[in-house]
Amino acid sequence: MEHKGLSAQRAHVNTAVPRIRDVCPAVGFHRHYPCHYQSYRLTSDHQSMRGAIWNNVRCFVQNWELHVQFKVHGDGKTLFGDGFAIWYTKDRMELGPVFGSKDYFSGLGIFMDTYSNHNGPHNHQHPYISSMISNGSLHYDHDTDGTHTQLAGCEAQFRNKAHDTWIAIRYEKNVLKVSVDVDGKNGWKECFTVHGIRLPVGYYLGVSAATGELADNHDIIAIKMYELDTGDETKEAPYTGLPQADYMEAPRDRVDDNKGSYIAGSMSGWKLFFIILLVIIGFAVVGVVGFVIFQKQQESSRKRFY
Ligand SMILES: [Ca+2]
Repeated sequence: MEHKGLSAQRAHVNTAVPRIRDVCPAVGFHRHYPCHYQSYRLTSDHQSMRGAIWNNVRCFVQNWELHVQFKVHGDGKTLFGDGFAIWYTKDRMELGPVFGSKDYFSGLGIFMDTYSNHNGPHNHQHPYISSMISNGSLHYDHDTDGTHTQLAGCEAQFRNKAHDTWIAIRYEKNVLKVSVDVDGKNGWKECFTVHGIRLPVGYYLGVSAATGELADNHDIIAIKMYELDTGDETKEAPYTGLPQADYMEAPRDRVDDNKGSYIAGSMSGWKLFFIILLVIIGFAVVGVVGFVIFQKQQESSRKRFY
């Protein structure tokens, strides 16, 4: 397969400065996939599967860009899931409930979520790409598709495409930028940029995926890691503290699952109160108008008799 990681169109939008350098051979991936390898199927299109690939060497690059070529596909036309995640985390190779990897992780997670668990109203469609920074204390909540703890996100129609699909994750000078190439145009489109991110050096890179009641093939075709040369004369000491994020999106209302009571489950108390009030006023208006018409009819029928 042609590798397009450094082509002019494929190179990141801001690649004039800084340069990007391929450090893939130094990073190494688990299962002896150093840089180019045969595509690896994290899950097949079957229920209740989990899979992951991880690099077996810690990453000490301060500013980096990761390109992941992937393919998510399956027979499901309307029902499929759950998606996959790209990780830069303290721990590796620990299977768990968050797209096949462990919850309460320390580091960065980028979630390629194909199934809308849809607890409460979403303001976005799926597939949805979201991001999360955790120091080990945050829980990824599938019921809200992670929106309670997300830094930012975007919709991206990356499933069942005939052309190649890519995601780029760039971490440079405390700025996290995620871009996608999923439209077959051989160019990046920004998904989101978040400032004020602190990620320590020495974490592992990995990709994991999971299926539940719904399924899909989650294939990783290629992973490329680039060190960014920021051109700084004065090199900052590498950050070794806990992962941090200065800004997070405000969480939307958490709605407790209340199956069987759609109205109560999807509306706040005040909304419900006003709707009931409006219905009562509506009935009252109809009643008054009806009474007036009835009176008029009575009058006109009385007139006819005289
Ligand atoms: Ca989901």
